[in-house]
Amino acid sequence: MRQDTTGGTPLTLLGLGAMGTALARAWLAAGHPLTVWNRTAARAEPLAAEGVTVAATAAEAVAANGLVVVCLLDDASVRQALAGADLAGRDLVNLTTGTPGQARDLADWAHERGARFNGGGVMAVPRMIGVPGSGGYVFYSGSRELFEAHRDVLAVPAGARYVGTDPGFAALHDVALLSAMTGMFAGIAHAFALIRRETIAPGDLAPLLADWLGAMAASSVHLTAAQLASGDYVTGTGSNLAMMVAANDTLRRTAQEQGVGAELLQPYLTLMARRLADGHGAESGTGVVDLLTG
Ligand code: FVH
Repeated sequence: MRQDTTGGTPLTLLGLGAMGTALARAWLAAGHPLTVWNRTAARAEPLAAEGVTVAATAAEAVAANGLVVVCLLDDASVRQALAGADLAGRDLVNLTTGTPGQARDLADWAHERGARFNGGGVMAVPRMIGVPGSGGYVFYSGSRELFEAHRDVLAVPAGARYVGTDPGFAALHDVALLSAMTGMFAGIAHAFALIRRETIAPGDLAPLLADWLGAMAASSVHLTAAQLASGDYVTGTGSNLAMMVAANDTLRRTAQEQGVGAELLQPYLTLMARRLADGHGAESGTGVVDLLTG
């Protein structure tokens, strides 16, 4: 069905993968005239039937509107797609996952070509896009003027959170959250491996794990933040490092008894033991942050 897009702010979107297509549909549904480009043209056909304008090249799509959003696979694909485009006077918003350094380099490159720039970090999966209350949001950083000018349009697919003028900060926030999630996934995999050969159903462990991880995350992230801010890693500590390192031996031995590899746990246990050996037994685990940053 064709959407009525009279009166909305027009914009361009480069990239119609799973995320780009979800973004496109959210802007269309909100009444924004949309020009799109995708390397594989066939992917744009369903959207053309819904009312988007399909450009033949990325350069043509960029020329169509002042606001240009990019959501491609990676930094290299963004560079390739934008190589022949005239960015003068454009507001470029890159929602492609990348490193902070890549975002800063792209911002410099865009500024040299007369564009304002925002980097983005999408904290949502496609099914959360355009769904109010889904909890999905996007980090933005870079030109404050760009963000303020387009805040309402950017907030259509998911909540918009501006995290500073450094164009790399959106990526840094994104990757910080994804890295924490990755560590959590590692812990979940290890926990299920421990019970794998037993008569405990994974479905019985699942709610216990979910509740425990939620409770531990809620307390530990705030304690760690407060201790890093004060530089005092003892005040507020409930479970100290000396006790935790002693208990870590039980984690290692249980893995051994259950025939489970400890490779997901061991790097973190090693860092905790190093911090204890440095004489910090009364602290929480916050000192591991110092070990990582050197
Ligand atoms: N999908 C997700 O769950 C996550 C959620 C968090 C954010 N990510 C990031 O979003 C970027 C796009 O992800 P996606 O899900 O849309 O990815 P794909 O479905 O694989 O689509 C990739 C698009 O990129 C185009 N593309 C790839 N290489 C090139 C290139 N060299 N030149 C031009 N375009 C290129 C591809 O085009 P085509 O294969 O259809 O021709 C798609 O449009 C990504 O950074 C995620 O990390 C998504």
